[in-house]
Amino acid sequence: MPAETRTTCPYCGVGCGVIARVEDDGRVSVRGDPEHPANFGRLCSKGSALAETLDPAGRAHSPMLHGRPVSWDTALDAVATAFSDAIRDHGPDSVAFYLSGQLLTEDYYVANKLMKGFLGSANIDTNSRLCMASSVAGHRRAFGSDTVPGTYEDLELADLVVLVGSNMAWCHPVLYQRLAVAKAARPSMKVVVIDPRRTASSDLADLHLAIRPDGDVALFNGLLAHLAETGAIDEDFVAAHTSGFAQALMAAGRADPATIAEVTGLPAQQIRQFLALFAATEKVVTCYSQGVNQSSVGSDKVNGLINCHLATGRIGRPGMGPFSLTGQPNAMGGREVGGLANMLAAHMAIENPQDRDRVQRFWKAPAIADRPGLKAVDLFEAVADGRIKALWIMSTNPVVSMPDADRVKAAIETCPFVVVSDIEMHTDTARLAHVLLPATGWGEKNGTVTNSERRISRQRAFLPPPGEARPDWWQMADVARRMGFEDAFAYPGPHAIFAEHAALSAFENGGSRDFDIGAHADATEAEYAALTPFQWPQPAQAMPDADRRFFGDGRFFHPDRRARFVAVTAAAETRTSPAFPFVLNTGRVRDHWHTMTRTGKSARLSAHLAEPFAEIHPHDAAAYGIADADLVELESVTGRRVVVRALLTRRQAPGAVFVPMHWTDETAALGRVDTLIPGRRDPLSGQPALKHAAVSLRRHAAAFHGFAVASSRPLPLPFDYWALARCEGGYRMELAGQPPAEGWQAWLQTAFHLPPQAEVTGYVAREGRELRLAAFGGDRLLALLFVSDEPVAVSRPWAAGQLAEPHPDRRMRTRLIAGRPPADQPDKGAILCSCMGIGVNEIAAAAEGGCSSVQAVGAQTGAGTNCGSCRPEIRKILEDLRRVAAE
Ligand SMILES: Nc1nc2c(c(=O)[nH]1)N[C@H]1C(S)=C(S)[C@@H](COP(=O)(O)OP(=O)(O)OC[C@H]3O[C@@H](n4cnc5c(=O)[nH]c(N)nc54)[C@H](O)[C@@H]3O)O[C@H]1N2
Ligand SMILES: Nc1nc2c(c(=O)[nH]1)N[C@H]1C(S)=C(S)[C@@H](COP(=O)(O)OP(=O)(O)OC[C@H]3O[C@@H](n4cnc5c(=O)[nH]c(N)nc54)[C@H](O)[C@@H]3O)O[C@H]1N2
Ligand code: SF4
Ligand SMILES: [Mo]
Repeated sequence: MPAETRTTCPYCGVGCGVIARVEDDGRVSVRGDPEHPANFGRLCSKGSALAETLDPAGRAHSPMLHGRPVSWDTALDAVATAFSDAIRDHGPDSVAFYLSGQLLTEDYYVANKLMKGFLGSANIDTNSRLCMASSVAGHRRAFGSDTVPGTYEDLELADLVVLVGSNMAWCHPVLYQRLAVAKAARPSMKVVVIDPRRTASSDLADLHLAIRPDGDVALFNGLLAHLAETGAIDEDFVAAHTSGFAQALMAAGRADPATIAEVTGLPAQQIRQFLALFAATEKVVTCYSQGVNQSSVGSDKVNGLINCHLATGRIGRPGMGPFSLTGQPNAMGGREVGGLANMLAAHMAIENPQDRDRVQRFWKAPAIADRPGLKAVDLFEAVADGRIKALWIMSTNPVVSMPDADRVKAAIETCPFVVVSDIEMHTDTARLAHVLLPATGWGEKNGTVTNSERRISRQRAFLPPPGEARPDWWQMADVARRMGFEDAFAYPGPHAIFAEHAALSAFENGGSRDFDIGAHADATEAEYAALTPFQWPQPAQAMPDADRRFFGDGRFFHPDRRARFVAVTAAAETRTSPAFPFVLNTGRVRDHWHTMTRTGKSARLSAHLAEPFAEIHPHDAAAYGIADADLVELESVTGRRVVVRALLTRRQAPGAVFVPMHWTDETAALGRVDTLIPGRRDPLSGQPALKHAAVSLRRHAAAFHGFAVASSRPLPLPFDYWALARCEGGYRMELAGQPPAEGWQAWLQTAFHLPPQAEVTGYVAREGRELRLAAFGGDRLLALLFVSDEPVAVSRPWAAGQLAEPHPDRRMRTRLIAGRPPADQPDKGAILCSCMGIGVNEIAAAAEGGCSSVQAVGAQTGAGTNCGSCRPEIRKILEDLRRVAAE
């Protein structure tokens, strides 16, 4: 009998419900859970491809000590001893944990309890520092607590949705789809996108404000002043429930569009339009994400926009409020357990002695950290200068994702003792571990996560763990017991941890703290197994259908129960210089997740964008002699460089380039963009400015360019540039640099482990400047290589599809090395719809053949008819064609 399990998607903070089905033969498929209130059955491209990422290749199966497999007993003893010794010899602050918003709440709870209550340090920080710290700081300043007031439904109820520094179409796709459906049903609803780039999210926008990097504070200050000047302030709300309005307004200055235009780089006319629209619309939701948080003025950006909602009293009521979109699946859960260096637990404050005393009593802990620990950037600084003697990294890949990533790498390399818990063996960070602990991953582990609208859902196991992999909470609890804390960490399973966490949230609370899920304090194993998604707060005495928005009653969590306006003045700072004249902006692509350890396993997800790139405005490219598809080199003050493909586009503002964060040393030669970003950060939140560094740009000359597909993973590639991605039946790769000394045929043979009897067919063109080789074993293609002195013009999707095809007819094999699909199989172009495998050329052909809407293209080609994540891009193609036709 096939078995079905209700669980939650492990990617973004939308937190979609998923039904996983395991067939009798072990095959897994997933579909959206129609009953889950986050997605009502929808999934995006990443969620739909989850089953393809369960590939066991590369998984960590057994604990490793100095690169050799050992028993759990040996590995955990080594960890417990190293941490105990460091604390004995150098004190509690000589050890640190660096965790992740992708851990489950139960994992996080145990780690935080161990560090803050039992080891007595607060040196526990997480990748949420790179992600949500400015939102946390902004919330706490404004509300007295880290509270997201609204619900997803508010986006559908609003008359104006403002997206600030959020590419929701790609990063929170299901929520974006909900917004798109609501707008289609009620076209009077307006959407404004504030982002220096014209992204896929701007396709829905009535107004796109291509703001200058970090111009946001000036814009929202201008808005606050405009609200005051036009009588849009809710005087009663401000008087009854807030303080600090006059100071904030004073700091905001005047609502003069010309002045705002100077700082933000926006046309005055667009500024007027935005100010008027916001002032005139009662139901406004302002969604924001990393274009706000990842900034040296991130906290001020957050408070700048919250100020405007407080001033108008537009908060906590249906269809209104500021809305921080959390990135990771459990960014919120991590905050609830207090898993950041400057927090305690259950939304209590580390700087508050009563809170510390309360948590210590509840935990019956021997110690309690009494001051904030080191935040991520400082934490790795402390690793670098030898203050940290033992470090445990869990569920994150800082060698790729931290700013100044090569410094972080060097720091980890010098640390006397490094533990890495990961599901994968070969990540840029796992490679540096003294002890590598294999963790159970999505589908194998049990626990809870909290999404952006404070909804707690279960993740449930439906597969056995691979090899000896064990859950993260189990690893932490076992080490705690080995360090002498038997009683406090004797958890029989995650249900017991969840119940304890719920009990702590309710402990001596009485409405004084926002986070209260006391209704679950006595949850049994069976109740936990059956737990359905619920939104907090859910105190023991709660009504089940209570309105769970916060602040509609004007009661905040500062001691006087008033919200605070925060006076913000930060102006956009210029970082470029003659040596580094371009602003480097970074972020995400639609089908990949962070450092690609999971999405990189899916051929489908790898087809959309298969190599690292820099988006460059055509004028800048022309000025620097860069053509589309050239390679470019970016360098920064860190002295590091990356080499990526140039992608010329007018969606990018002149003077800035955008490079995605996803490529690693596993997937590209020089693609780790974080090596370029200095550790500059927001002074309050400690969140690094990952969206704004200065770089130089130049064309990267290469003696050859190549493209290859192969059925096996190649040996380390010896070229200046390479980028490796999965495709059906093997790998595809882009290559460039100096040709191998041994010649291409010999290289092909060794690089792809070809058997001696492999049959190789070759073809030389353009007087030797172009070479094509194909190797076969029986009727299977083993490797196909195209090399040229210029970027090779071969149809990638077609070539990548050939590994999975049989090639019995020898005469037809010459077609392969022609590098073009035969006439009866037109070139699809780059794959846009990853679910249905539909390429750009097919969509353009449908449009040129008369399909004038996304629906019509879908009806003809199938594109966009499954998860819908590519619909914004299809719309873009239609618009571009229309624009060309009109010009
Ligand atoms: N496909 C995909 N989805 C994801 C993830 C993923 O890896 N892949 N990761 C998840 C995680 S952890 C996170 S945190 C979220 C992030 O979700 P988002 O924040 O939506 O994504 P980003 O691409 O990081 O950045 C958003 C936008 O900020 C803009 N920006 C840069 N500087 C500024 C500025 O000064 N002002 C303004 N207003 N905008 C600016 C950028 O141009 C970019 O388009 O995505 C989540 N969802
Ligand atoms: N330049 C630039 N840098 C950025 C950003 C940006 O926008 N620009 N964004 C930042 C943000 S918002 C974020 S959230 C970070 C994300 O950056 P990271 O957290 O470093 O990226 P991930 O690839 O998600 O890393 C998760 C790791 O955990 C492993 N893993 C998966 N599941 C499990 C599990 O169940 N247990 C364990 N133990 N391991 C598991 C994965 O294999 C992977 O190695 O990057 C930050 N860095
Ligand atoms: S929007 Fe996509 S990535 Fe995010 S939770 Fe839903 S299915 Fe997963
Ligand atoms: Mo994030």
